Amino acid sequence: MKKVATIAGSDASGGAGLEADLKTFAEYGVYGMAAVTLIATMDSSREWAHSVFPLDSSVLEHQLSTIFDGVGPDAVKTGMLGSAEAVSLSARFIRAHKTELYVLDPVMVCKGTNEALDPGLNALIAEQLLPLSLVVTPNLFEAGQLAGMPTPASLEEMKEAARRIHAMGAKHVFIKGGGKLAHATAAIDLFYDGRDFNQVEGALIDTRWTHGAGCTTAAAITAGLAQGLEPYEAVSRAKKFITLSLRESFALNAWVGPGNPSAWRKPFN
Ligand code: PXL
Repeated sequence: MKKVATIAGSDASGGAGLEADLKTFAEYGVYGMAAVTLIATMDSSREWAHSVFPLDSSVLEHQLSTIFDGVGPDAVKTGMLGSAEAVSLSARFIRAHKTELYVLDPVMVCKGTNEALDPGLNALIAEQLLPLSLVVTPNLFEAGQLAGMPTPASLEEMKEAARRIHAMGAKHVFIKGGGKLAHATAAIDLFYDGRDFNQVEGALIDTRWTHGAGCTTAAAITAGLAQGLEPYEAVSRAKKFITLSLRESFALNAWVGPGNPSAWRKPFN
């Protein structure tokens, strides 16, 4: 069984973060491990306002040692890191263990929260983790931030961001969220390997319950890579996985709702 690790925050509501990653890993049939960087909680008496509780970096270091020195993951994903220490510790372990199948999900802010954007931390992620990544999976906002340009608003701007991010050291760039472009009639994501652009298309699903969709997509790519898929194949399969998941998305309460990561098990899929 392939062994896959996520280095990410815990989302106490279960829809995003390492909870989404582990559910996705289980659906793919890989063995999941998690190093927790922080714990995110949500307050139902304050319109689902998020609080973030970082863990001490020595706790993260012990978890990374358990996973990397003690087990040896076939593939690794990073999600919400939350601190400079978490970025540099992740980079240190990925480098020391020569982890080739590494997916960087450059989580910058949670959707629907007022959590502050931290440009210093994002610069550190770009400098230390981007060059180690086999695939980086920014959404439109994150792609703009990484590339040093406004949030892409057209396919051409997505291509420009992908070129810039590739030049910064990522081997493959997968920009998610093309369904958010003006007049989109399909959810068109963009894959770039440094030579060719490929549009990865799925049905545009009209739902506000998309909590954890980014985490789930990156986790699915990581699991697919561990199972031997080439990056483009892993991205294409992940796109199918998230599309089916979002087709069965549901509300947890008035504020938040995730997809259903088990949706693709159904025989009619
Ligand atoms: O969806 C981004 C995200 C990632 N990681 C954690 C989160 C969230 C959003 O809520 O809580 C831990």
